[in-house]
Amino acid sequence: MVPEALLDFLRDHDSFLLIGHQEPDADCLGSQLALGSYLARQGKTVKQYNHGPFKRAEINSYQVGFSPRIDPLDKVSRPGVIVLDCSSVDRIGDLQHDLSGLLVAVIDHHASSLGFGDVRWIEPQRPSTTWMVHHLIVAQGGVPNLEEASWLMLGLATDTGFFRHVEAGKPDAFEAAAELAKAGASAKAVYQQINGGKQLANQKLMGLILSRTESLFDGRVLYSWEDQSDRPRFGAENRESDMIYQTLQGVAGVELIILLRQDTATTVTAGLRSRAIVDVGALALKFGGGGHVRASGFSCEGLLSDVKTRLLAEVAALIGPA
Ligand SMILES: [Mn+2]
Repeated sequence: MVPEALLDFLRDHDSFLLIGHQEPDADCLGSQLALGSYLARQGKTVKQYNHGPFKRAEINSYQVGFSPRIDPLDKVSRPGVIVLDCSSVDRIGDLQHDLSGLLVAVIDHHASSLGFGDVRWIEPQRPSTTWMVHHLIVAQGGVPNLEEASWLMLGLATDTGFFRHVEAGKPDAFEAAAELAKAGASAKAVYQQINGGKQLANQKLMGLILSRTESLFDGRVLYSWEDQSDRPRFGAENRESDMIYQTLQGVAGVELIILLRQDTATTVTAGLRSRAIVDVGALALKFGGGGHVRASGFSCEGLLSDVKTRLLAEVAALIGPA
């Protein structure tokens, strides 16, 4: 399953620059950290990069090990670049301007993956990029050590919503989890890492956003929003909306959840989740974003009110009028 070209790429380079997507999540960082650690154990030189910002409580402590830009000196040894968990090159932020003259390998599981880089391993049906990194380690005859197994479990648990999003006939997430548990990873510790350590200010803000929820299209769409002034008013520093999605996904009859956030005076970020019908990865692509069939997002120019109007027009075309 792992392309020969990728195994050759790993064999042919002595040093690697590992890059993940901006505003990283635990699947992105878990992939970077586990692959970096494994390659270092094989005698390779590894440097880690991420544009940031680091905005999630469960991964903020890792920021210290990542550089936001590639120093020209880091390119002298002609390292191989490995981009993880990114559906397009612009997902790595400013780092996309630092790659000239380097060979790039891409490992990704996004349905909307556009295909970039010189060597590609893209499997949209896989539960997480950490799943793929685990598979890559095993394909080379390796076994993750305790730390690597814990990072891989963290990414796998994050992207599957702790296995809540795993559909019938897909045992691969559980098979990987069993292997990682054998290697010493603790699902209990990973759950604490993901769900503990939150700021009360952030949870209160989530409560406000939840209370703003509008029911649209006969309850098939639930919409809420966050304004630029909300975060400073609560003193919230992190961006975590999983609690809102989880709560709204429990509402009877809901198909699509939309969260819009006015990030700056001129830009809006959207988070989209669907239950069974709407391909939100394709929907986000229309607004310059991307993601998965059931979970995606985008950032675009505009104000909340007009982005909402444009988005709901697309939604109406997908699921019919209210
Ligand atoms: Mn992922």
